[in-house]
Amino acid sequence: MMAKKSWDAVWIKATLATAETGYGLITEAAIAVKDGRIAWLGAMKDLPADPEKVAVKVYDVQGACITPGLIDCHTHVVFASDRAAEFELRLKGSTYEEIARAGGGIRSTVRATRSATEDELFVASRRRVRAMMASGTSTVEIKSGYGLDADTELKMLRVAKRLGEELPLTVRRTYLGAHSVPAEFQGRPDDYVEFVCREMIPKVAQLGLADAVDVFCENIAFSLAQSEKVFSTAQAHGLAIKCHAEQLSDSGAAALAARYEAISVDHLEYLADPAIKAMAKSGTVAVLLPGSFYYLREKKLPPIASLRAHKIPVAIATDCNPGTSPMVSLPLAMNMGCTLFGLTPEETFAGVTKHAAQALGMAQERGTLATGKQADLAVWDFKHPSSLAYFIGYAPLRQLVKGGRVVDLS
Ligand code: DI6
Ligand code: FE
Repeated sequence: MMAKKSWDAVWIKATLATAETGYGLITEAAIAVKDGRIAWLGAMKDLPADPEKVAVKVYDVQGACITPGLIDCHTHVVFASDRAAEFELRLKGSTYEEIARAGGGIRSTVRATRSATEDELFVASRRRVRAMMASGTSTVEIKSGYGLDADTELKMLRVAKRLGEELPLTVRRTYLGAHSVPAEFQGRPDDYVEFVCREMIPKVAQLGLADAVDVFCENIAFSLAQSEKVFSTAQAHGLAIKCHAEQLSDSGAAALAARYEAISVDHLEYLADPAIKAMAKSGTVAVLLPGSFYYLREKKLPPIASLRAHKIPVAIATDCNPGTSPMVSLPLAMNMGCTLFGLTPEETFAGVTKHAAQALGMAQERGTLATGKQADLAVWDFKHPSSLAYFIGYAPLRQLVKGGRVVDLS
């Protein structure tokens, strides 16, 4: 009688990019999964037996590269309508700030998102999330922040939750009430922050609808003092802290967030050295978002050399949002990270795997190929992981595996 097969599936003749250190390559390798987790990985010659004997399913990938499922650690993918008209205005000479001050920008998406039914919002967001998966994403962080009132913020977070329940996708949720001051609080930003802290954060925490809290700290959004209030409230409710910091100016947000032990600070074009030192101390991940830099045609580059010198883990994300980065593809974000910011393909690879997991507080569970971690894999039509950042707007994905199962991407 045949012995019981101990693995659900094994991928053989692969080039594994484990992302453990740099690419973390293992050539002529195999990786096996059992009950949704990685059960074994290593060189083919070290396989304990013939693959057919030990695994129910055997995939011969003929030298193809297998990476961890990609992790998009900063998105606003749940939103209604789009802002194509605003894109047109900007190309006729208006600036992002001007449009925002005139009631457009984030506020126009807020109006659309408030009007959408929960199902409409779900269907529109599902389309984009599926496109993300088709480019290799298997874990995504989703922020609220286009509702601002209680009902719509909770609606957004429920939609994000449902995306994770109905699709083979891991979703982390972040409450971004402090994204913009809504029209009903016009001229009363402190009252709005009071509402965020008194009513919303406790409610979101109590309902278990978010893992983290984020703030857009910027002269067109919330001040340092207002941001600090949100951070301390989030901390008191056991929620992780993230911050949109130093995107348009050096406001000191990153250093403040680091003092609150933020898991990540994001954007960072205007980040300065004292803040980088604070981040090194707090172990805060720097999340770079080249899509919005590109889309706003920014000039100021994030301080890559200093981030390297201080050994700050750098993650890369799409920032998928209707105003400044209507982009779904992480490989495209990697390409932009290389061409626009001067990161190496290897750095951007860490940025969508190991460091992205860290930016979500999920490094124990995912982000690298290692025994015991979630079996989230991407099998690619190339042999070396540097190809991931190489193509422009093309992700040669052969197979996405979520929790050990091949995802139907059709
Ligand atoms: N920074 C951004 O790039 C997005 N939000 C933020 O705080 C832009 C959001 C939008 O314009 O809709
Ligand atoms: Fe953002």
